[in-house]
This record gives sequence, structure tokens and C-alpha cells, in this order.
Amino acid sequence: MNRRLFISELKKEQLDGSDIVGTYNIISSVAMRCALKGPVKPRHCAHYFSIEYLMGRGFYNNLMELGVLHEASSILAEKGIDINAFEEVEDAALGNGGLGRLAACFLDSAAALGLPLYGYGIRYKYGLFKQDFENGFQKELPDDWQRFGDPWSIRKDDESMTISFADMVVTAVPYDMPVFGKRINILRLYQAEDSAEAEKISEYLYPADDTEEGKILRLRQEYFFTAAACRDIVQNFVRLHGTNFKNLGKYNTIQLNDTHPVLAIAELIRIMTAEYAVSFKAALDAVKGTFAYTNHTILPEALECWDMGMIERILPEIAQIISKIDGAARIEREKAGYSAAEIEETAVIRGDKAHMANLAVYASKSVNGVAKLHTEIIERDVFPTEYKYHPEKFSNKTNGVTQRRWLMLCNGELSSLIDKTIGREWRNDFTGIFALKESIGDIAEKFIAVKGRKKKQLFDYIRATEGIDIPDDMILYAQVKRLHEYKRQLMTAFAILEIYNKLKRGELKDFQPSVFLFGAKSAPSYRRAKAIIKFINCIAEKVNADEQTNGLLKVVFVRNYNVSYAEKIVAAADVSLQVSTAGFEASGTGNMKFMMNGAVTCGTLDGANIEIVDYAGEGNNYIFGATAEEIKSLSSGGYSPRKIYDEDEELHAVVDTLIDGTFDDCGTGDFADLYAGLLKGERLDYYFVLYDLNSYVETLLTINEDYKNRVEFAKKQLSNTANSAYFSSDRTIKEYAREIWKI
Ligand code: 26Q
Repeated sequence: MNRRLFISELKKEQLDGSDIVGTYNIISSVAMRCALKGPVKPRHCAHYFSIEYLMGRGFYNNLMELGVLHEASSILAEKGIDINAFEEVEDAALGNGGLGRLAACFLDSAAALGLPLYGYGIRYKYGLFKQDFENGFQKELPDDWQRFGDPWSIRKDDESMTISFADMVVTAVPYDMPVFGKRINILRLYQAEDSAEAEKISEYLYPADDTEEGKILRLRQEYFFTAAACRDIVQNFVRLHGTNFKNLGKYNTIQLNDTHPVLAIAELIRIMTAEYAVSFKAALDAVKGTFAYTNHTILPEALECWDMGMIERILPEIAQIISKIDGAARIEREKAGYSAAEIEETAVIRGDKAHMANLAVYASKSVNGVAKLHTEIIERDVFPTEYKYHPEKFSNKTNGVTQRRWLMLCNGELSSLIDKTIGREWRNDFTGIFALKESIGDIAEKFIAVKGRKKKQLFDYIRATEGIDIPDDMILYAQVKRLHEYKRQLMTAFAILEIYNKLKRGELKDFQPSVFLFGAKSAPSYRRAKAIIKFINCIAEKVNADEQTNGLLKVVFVRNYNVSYAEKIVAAADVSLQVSTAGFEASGTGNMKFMMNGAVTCGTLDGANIEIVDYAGEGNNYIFGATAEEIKSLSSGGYSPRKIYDEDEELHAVVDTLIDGTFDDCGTGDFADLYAGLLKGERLDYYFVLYDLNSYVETLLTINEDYKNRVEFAKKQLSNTANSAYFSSDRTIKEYAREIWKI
């Protein structure tokens, strides 16, 4: 981008410091105007289909990528405006967690590396709800992100498309959001228009699907954006290469971000057969060379199945094509020697349900997991038969995160310390960060000062937004991620209570003052997750008010955790809590952000934690708890949480706070339900909270002890930063580009 042009254009504008939103829109559009002379879509490219994109604030990141953040900041300062004032403009949260944030990191890396990757998704009117607490309970408020304007998108009316359902026709209007880097890629988000009914399709992210109506809406969403995107890709292909669809996959890969966009497979076949007179067989072959599928979760409840009857009603042609794919797969597999049971297990249609993961696995040229352990699990346990017959289709692509947002942008202080130590080359090629290893001893003191500064900034912010006072010198343990039972925020809550009780009894001499910080949103209908939020808020209230201990122990659950909050937290944290039940967290990506910023991981051998420890060394991290193998064998019988509860007094006492009146769930019965999940009824303590609790507490206390030697601890932290190159999404994207997309 032409910086001089940007400066002169921006200087011409009337900037009014009292109108922050107006000024935000002016600066953003000047930057867009100056930047948008990007390359057109090339012949050969990859497409990313995702129902979520968690982009975070575009403003600072885009100005940084365009190389004009500094210039904008000076021009504003001349006019008396602090560039940080734009933090009041909230970010668009068109996603709810790891899967959506991964999509955003991938787009960033591809643009930075100059690789053509085009994102497709939905332009939701409302993003993920805004979270407030009311008496400690989560309350959901609509996120009307467009009220600040949307200066980083361009509406493309002339490229609108008509999408047909059996009972309605809607217009898909694209909004193009440029992604800046070495090249400019585009994230194309479709908005549904034409009628009130149509508009509902792009109104909410994850509409409640506990009713038939909700399910249908979700089905419409999935079809809506994938159908528009497929047509866009086909039109482009035909323009460049004609109608020889044999070559479709040679020039295009469509990467499916989990199963939500899998209807695209049937739709692409529909377009070729119905609109270009291709035979079903040829269309199926073309599709098989085009799609690639990434699995992000092994939780059975997240493996999508659609009622065939419902698809028939809403999308009759698609239902027919899915049936034909199912038939073709059965014949093909019989010929290939699959047993009858194997054919059934891998079938696209099982009973009266379309099994979206099976469809994806069958019709894709590539299937991948997102961390080493996760890929092993999907090969061995989730898709064993397909792996047996087509091992060549499967591969691992360990996730990564973009160091541009998650280190350079969010932690300027650490970034300049790195510059001073090893020069600036790591900014262009992140593998260069490894050179830091040689100087860890020399810069440990300076690192301690940087951490201190980032903590102070965060604690000031928390004081202002949450009204909670945290002393600057506390050790910061952070657990920030979606709220889910398998992530075991409840286990951290129990661990805090054990530590609190020990402090009260005077058992912890020389305990270093510590704060436990949580950030998480719960799905609105997920009762137990919401109960855990309330429980932790109760603990926070009690612990923070206790004058005997509150100089030593604090607990804070921040409201409305989002990408922008994460940027502040990962930079400040000392200890990254990654304590999922082994075998359940596909990868995790928060763990990588903390690592880059020099936090030690306190975690289980799960997801990418395993690889983090491989790279940064066990001695620089804190691993505890059952392994995935142990969990698997315990799950198949013989685990008795009741026995643990009966035999361990301290554990017994903290679990009992759920039912003994210590805390008040306002008559909802939520706490008793959490208790029942652990000790009563079926599937007792399904996530092994009680099993791992003791070793967790021990590990937290070891960390606390080790922290006393500040310099030694800082060296461990720095070793994590120095060894984090592998966890850059630049590395991940290069692997996708080379091995799957062939771009
Ligand atoms: C499924 C069926 C019906 C309705 C909703 C869903 C649904 C929605 C969202 C299922 C899953 C998701 C989101 C999954 C997700 O965020 N997974 C995370 O992906 C990250 C990126 O690969 C990993 O790092 C995390 O480990 C994984 O949990």
C-alpha cells in the first residue's frame, strides 16, 4: 500500500476527536481506498468454507498489516486523538470459539505468505451474544456489531445470487472483506435478503436448534452460504477454464471447516449435473478431487446428522443427490471389499439420517485432524474403516495461530524486547524466533519487567470494566476458552477452593499471591456450563471478600470474553491453564497464544499441549493428570468417583460446597445438578474431574513454589516463547498449501 497516499489522504479529512465512531469509519475507509488495488483471483486457489469467522478487531490489525499504524497514530495525535480511543468500537464476533478463530488466523497467514485463500461464510446481523452477569448468572444480550458501521467490507450487489429452497427463494448478497498481507485475499460473507423470512437466515449465529423450526433454520444457513459460494467458484472456473470439470480439483480446493459446510458437496454435484449437463458419475469424480475435510471435534454430540425427511422437504434436489452419493458409495465399497458391517458403519445415510462427517470423508480427497493426538484418535476411533481402506487420505495438520495478532500486535513490549535481542528478522519469518534461545539468561530480568507491565495494563483494565481490584504483583493463572464440561473449568474451581481452604488453615507457608482469571461464554441452552459460571462467580465473591486471604488469593471471571479481551490476557498471563480431559480437546489454540507470550502451560497431555511440551520441554511446563489411554481404559469400566469422594476429606469438602449451602444457586437446583453429574445417576463424572483434581492442586502449588525464583521461572517462560515457531499458523498454512491445496 502506498503510505504517502494514505498520509496525504488522511490529512485531508476532518477528524473529530469527540466523534470516535465517525472518525473510526473515516480512517478505515481511507485505508481501504488506498489499499484496494489488490490482485484478482488467480487460476489456482484454495477456498475456505466456514460457518464461523472470529476476526476480532480489524482496525488496528489492518492498519498494522498495511504498514500505516504508526502514521495513523501520529496524525491522530497531532489532532489530539489517542488511537487507543477506538477500542470502544467493538469487534464483530461472527464465531464462538476455536474453530472460528482458526479460520481467521488461517486467512491472516495465507495473505501474509502471499497464498491465494478465499474465505466464504455468513454475514450474521448479530454475532455471538454479549455476555453480562446478573447476580453471577450469565445473561445474553444481542451483539449489534453493525451499529459502528462496517467500513472494512464492500457490498457487491452486482455479484448477488439467487438461492432456492423448496418453499422460498432468497438473494445472497456478498460483502467482501479484504485480508491484507503480502497479497490481498478476500473473505466473502453472504447476507440473505428479499423478505423477512429470508433475512432470518443470516440473522443469528447458531440459532437455538432445540425445535424443529430452529433445526430447519440452521439447515437453511448451511445450504445458503455454501450454495452461493459453490456457484461463485463454478462461475469463476468456467470463465477461466471452460466446462471441463475434470480439471475442477486441479485448480480449486474447497477446505471444509468441520461438517457445517458439507452440504456443499451435494450442491456442487447439483450445479454440474443440472446446469452443465455433466453426468452424475463425472460430477462425483470432480467433487472427490475438490473437497478436503477438517475434523475439529470428536464429541459425539457435535457430529452432525440431518433428518433425511427434513432435507427432502427443504432441499428436495439435494436430498436426491445425497441418496445417490450414498448408493454410489455402497457399490464402490462393496467392490473394494468392505464388509457389510463396514459399509453400514461408513454409510452416508444411516437409517433415516444423513451423516455429514461420513459424507465428507467419502467425498473428500483429504481428511485431517488438528493435532497429532487428535489425528490418531480420528484414524483409530472415529473413522477407523475409512482409514483402513484409504490411509493415504488422512493426515495431521497441527493448528497454529498468527503471531502478527497474537504477539506483535497484542504485545508490543515483548516484541520490542525480542527485536533488541535478536534483531527484526523474526517478524518476516517466525522460525527466526528460535534464536532467542541463546539469550534467555541475559534477558530474563527484562522479561520480568515486560510481564509486569502487561499485567498492570490488564489489571487496570479489569479494575475499570469489572470493578475488581487485583494487586499488580500477583501470579496470573488464566483459563479462557468456551465453557464446556470437558474443558473442566469446574476442576479449576474445586482446585481454587482447596487452595483457599489450605490458606485458611494456615497450611501454605510462603504462598505467592495469585489470581485465577476466567473468561468464557456458555451456550445459552447448556445448563451445566451455565451452572459452572454461577458457581465460579460465587467462589469469586466469597474469596475476594475474605480479608484473611484476599491479599494472597483472588478470583475473577471477566464478562464478555472475546478476541480483544484475549489479546490483553494472553500477553499478561504467567500460567496458561489447559486442563481438558485427555482425548477430548482436539487441539486448542489458546494454549499456543499463551506460549508465544511467555506463559508456562499447566495442563494435561491433550490436544496440542503434547506438542507444546515436546517443543518447549517438560521442564519448562507443568503436566499432570491421566493420559488419553488411561482415560480410555477407565471409561470402559472400573472408574468410581464415589470412592475418591469417600476417601478424600479435602476433596469431599470442596465438592460438597455444591450442596451444603455454602453457595446459593437461587433455588435453580443448578448446583445440585452439577453434583449429580459427578456422583449420582449415570455417566458419573464423565470428564474425570475428581480423578485429576489432586494432581492438579499439587501442580498449581508446585508452580507457585517455583515462581519464588523469579529469574528461573522467567527463563521457563521465555523458553516457551523461543520454541513457539512451530505453532505459527504460517507453518500450518504452508502445510495445507503444499500437501492438500497444491498452491
Ligand atoms: C454441531 C452440531 C450442531 C450445532 C452446532 C455444532 C457445533 C458448533 C460449533 C459443533 C462444534 C463447534 C465448534 C467447535 C470448535 O470450536 N472446535 C475447536 O476447534 C479448534 C480449532 O481446530 C480446536 O483447537 C479445539 O480443540 C476445538 O474444540
